Amino acid sequence: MSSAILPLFEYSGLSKKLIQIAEKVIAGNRISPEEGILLFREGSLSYLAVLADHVRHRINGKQVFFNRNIHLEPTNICVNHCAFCSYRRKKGEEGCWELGIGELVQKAQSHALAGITEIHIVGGVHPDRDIHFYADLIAEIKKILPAVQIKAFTAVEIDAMCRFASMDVREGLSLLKDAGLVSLPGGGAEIFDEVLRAKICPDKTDTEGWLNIHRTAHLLGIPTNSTMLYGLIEDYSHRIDHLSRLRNLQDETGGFNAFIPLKFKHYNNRFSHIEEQTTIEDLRNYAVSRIFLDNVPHLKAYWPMIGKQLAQLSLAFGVDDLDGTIDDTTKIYSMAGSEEQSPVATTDQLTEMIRGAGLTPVERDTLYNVIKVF
Ligand code: V47
Ligand code: SF4
Repeated sequence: MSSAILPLFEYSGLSKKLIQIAEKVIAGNRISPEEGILLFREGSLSYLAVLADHVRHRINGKQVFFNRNIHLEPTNICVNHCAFCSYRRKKGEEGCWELGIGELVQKAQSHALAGITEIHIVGGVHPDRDIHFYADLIAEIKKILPAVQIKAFTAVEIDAMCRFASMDVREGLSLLKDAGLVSLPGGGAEIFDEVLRAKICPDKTDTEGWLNIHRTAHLLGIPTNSTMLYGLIEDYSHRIDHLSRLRNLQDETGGFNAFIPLKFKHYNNRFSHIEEQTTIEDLRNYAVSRIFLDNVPHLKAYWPMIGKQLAQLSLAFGVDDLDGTIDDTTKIYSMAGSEEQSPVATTDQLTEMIRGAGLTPVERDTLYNVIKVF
């Protein structure tokens, strides 16, 4: 797209400031936090779509990525008490589970025939499991599925499992890497603003701790993802503050592969009284994220949480990654009332969703190496 479209913006009666931002984005220049806030406050859906699509195209062309993966959730027993969580249970409470290494390896093996290339492991912070348990888990999975890539443990889990073993984070991450870990998922970031963080997840690893674990992983050659939980008690300036802190760390290390906005789901948690964001707000949030985070290569829509239709629509708002096939292996969002209560997508479904949006489906591995262009 060239600046030839700029007169169209003038024609549609945009403010001078929004036209200037459009010029900047189309020229490939970075926007400031103040401009990011203005986009959230004043950018119309169609204006944001055009700019986000432009950035998506510049970074990823027509390619939209997905992988063949499953989730393993070792336990929902958790020492933390995040107010938005519908998933955690106390030890012994009805609905809690804790799977041993043997059971988890068996689950992984039962999906091996489906041709998965990635296992994503995430769960609660179990009080009796330290880093040695999780390093053994990775090593045992790698013994039976050596080619499968393991993306595992949020910074919050890493922080706790290292502390429980009196090990520093650098040493702990090296141990996990030696066992076969190739990437960290982006969870646990929630919202970085310290005042809000204390209200929604008071016991969790703090903002500096989260950023530092990702920095350490990047320096050890472990790329990671990043997330933002939105639609709770934050306002637009908190969202831009969050995105700024991610953008700054990415300038420093270049280690983030993807950013995944996580829409707050309100079923069965202490924030159930908060209405969920509208579809339009979800799409505006994808678009502003894509425009603002100019240095993170991939923007992911996590379809098990938002549903396949909205995930497909998000492809017109900057998204270039639909996560993976999942195969009904996650409970975090179904327990919070997500659109997909038994999330399964075949490769055909994902490629059709992408083609339907006029884009090119690309199967990738965890590290975004191309496996197949469809
Ligand atoms: O950190 C918990 C979120 C995250 C709710 O890296 C909720 O590829 C909305 O990190 N409403 C964990 N969100 C999941 C996660 C993730 C998911 C998919 C892909 C990747 C990736 C990472 O789930 C938590 C928290 O932010 N979460 N409860 C809720 N009620
Ligand atoms: Fe525990 Fe994660 Fe739930 Fe927080 S969001 S209570 S850390 S399982």
